[in-house]
Amino acid sequence: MFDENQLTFQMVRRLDEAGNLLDEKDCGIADDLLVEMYRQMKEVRILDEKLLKMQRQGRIGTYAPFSGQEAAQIGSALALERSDWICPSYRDLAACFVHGMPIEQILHYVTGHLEGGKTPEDVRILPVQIIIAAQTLHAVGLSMATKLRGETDVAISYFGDGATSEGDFHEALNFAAVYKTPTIFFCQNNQYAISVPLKQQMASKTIAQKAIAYGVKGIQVDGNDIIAVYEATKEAVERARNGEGPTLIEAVTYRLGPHTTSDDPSKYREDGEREVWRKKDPLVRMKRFLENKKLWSDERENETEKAFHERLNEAITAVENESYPNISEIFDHVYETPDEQLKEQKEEAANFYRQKTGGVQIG
Ligand SMILES: Cc1ncc(C[n+]2csc(CCOP(=O)(O)OP(=O)(O)O)c2C)c(N)n1
Ligand SMILES: [Mg+2]
Repeated sequence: MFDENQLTFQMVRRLDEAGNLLDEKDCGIADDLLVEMYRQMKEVRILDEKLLKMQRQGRIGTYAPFSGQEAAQIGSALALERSDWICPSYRDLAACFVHGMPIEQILHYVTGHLEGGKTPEDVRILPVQIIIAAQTLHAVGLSMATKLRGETDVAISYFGDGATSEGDFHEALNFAAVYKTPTIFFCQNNQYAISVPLKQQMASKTIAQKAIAYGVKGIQVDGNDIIAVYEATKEAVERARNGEGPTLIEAVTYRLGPHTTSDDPSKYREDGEREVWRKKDPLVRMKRFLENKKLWSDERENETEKAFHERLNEAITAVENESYPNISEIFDHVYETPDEQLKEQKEEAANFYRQKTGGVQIG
């Protein structure tokens, strides 16, 4: 008989909110990597805050911030090899950055340049996916291909809690389970799909338990605890490489900012909710842990901030000095041979911009 109470997942945690190891044992991760984990989180937090400000200044397009989700993205991306594949959503630029996406490409992406979708040949990241959950299928396809070729590379798909209510997610999980593809389904449960809270979106107690129905391994991890995320993903990667099939990881986290810069979370979030999660900030926790181990200091923090600001500002200046993207690019890459409707749309857009810019033709 089915017993719902059996479906309880113990959330995997390693660090408490004060930055102490919960089981008091050494965490078994090299000091250099622990420092790297924090440094990367610090850098992407700076990147995220900068991009948010630039959007408010009208310098970039609509932006989906990831602050609060750094441990989930960095911890999991650091568990990969460079030869593994990432299939990201619009909110996963932190994971992409760690896996080798150049800052310039990120800036091109947010400023609407075509190059924003062109990852360097030696970096294994698919173009950012906006269609919710579609990238779960892409990851299964990629990993099925590596399996057929007898290679050991795995593919990880990043998606949100809302994506688990899409058909694509279920089809991908089922196919991956049946064919034992080396796929990692990495769900960042940030509690909301735009304005819809998790409880209104699904009746299951956890996202991790959905793995059971498909016959794959499921794990729920504290997504704000980078050590726990790293270990859980590392384990999933090893299983995938050893031919043991896919894993569904639910990283429980929180989006501290709005869904995108077009959203106002005060319309649907309870007062004080954000403050509760602020106390669980993944950066604060890891910083305390490193300070206790004498691996980090205010001086190192300042140096890291300064160096990254310089690197980022240099890249921003270079990209902002380039000419605007050409409006025709939107149409040029839809089909190899454009149909009549597309040609008409291109002409219409070009006319619109000609008028809007007082005769200066953009594209
Ligand atoms: C197939 C599809 N349906 C609807 C949308 C509109 N949409 C954009 S973001 C979003 C919410 C996704 O929530 P979640 O999966 O939790 O990811 P998060 O934005 O929280 O990272 C929706 C419904 C879309 N992009 N694609
Ligand atoms: Mg979400």
